[in-house]
Amino acid sequence: MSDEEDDLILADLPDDELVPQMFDDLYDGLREEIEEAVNILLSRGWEPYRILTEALVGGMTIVGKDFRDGILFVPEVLLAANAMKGGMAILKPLLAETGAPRVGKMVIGTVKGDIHDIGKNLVSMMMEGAGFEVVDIGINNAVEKYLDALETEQPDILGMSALLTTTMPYMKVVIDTMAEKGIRDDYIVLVGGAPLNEEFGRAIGADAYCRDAAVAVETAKTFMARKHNQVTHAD
Ligand code: B1M
Repeated sequence: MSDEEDDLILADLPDDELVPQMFDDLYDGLREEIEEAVNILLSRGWEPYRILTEALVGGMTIVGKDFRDGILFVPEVLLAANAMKGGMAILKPLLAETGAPRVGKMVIGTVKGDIHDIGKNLVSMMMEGAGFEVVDIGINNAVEKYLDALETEQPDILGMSALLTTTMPYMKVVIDTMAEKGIRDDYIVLVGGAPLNEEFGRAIGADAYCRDAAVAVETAKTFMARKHNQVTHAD
């Protein structure tokens, strides 16, 4: 690291240099620096929502693209997401107070019989990074758990994860049960996990299979835009 970088004092940077510096710090997974920068922007009168969208989501978009393109790998993305979480933890209560617009809400969980959660956690963090509200119901979820969460949380999206060939068929159980209860079409259902593919996603009646966390974010955004268009046309 050069002396110049060693001596960098975030509080001395004007806004138009601090925000690009935050992009770099997010990319490098520097949680403390992100937390400090968020506090600096707040002290300069930035609205929490502006910090979220321009600085944090802006930075995570770059991380997401480089992850998609194979330039960054899982460990680096987890670090970036952790830095993002540090910033989000400061902003979250303030956002709740100021009623910031929400990109969308997702309930996500790993299916029954399956305890793998690293990929699911990464998806959750990247979705939060993109401005979604995420309710993570954890691992080993029976269909009742999913249905309870849908009823309580009223999300736009249901995300399911499975890493085992023996547990992935359970996703169909959940979707079929939703259909039986007449609520299947109330939600966008996205599925993911290493043993899945697009054909499987289609066969079980999901809206889309997401290869990785970056694809999950892009797919969720596309479906949310469609949903909003439908609502506008219906008005
Ligand atoms: Co397990 N395991 N494991 N394991 N494990 C696999 C999956 C396996 C492929 C390893 C192997 O044999 N080569 C194999 C499955 C074989 C198969 O089904 N055909 C396997 C096995 C067999 C098992 C056990 C049965 C082993 C045993 O006990 N005999 C056992 C099962 C336990 C259970 O679940 N009931 C088991 C246990 C474990 C550990 C506990 C040791 C640990 C899990 C720790 C944890 O998750 N907290 C573990 C791990 C780490 C793995 C491997 C090595 C890595 C998985 C991982 O985290 N990948 C895995 C081998 C592998 O996949 N290479 C393996 C990194 C992660 C970022 O990727 O999860 O694919 P991934 O998530 C991606 C995408 O798939 C996608 O986005 C993510 C981020 O880009 N995605 C979604 C995932 N979920 C999504 C949901 C979405 C959207 C996208 O919703 C919208």
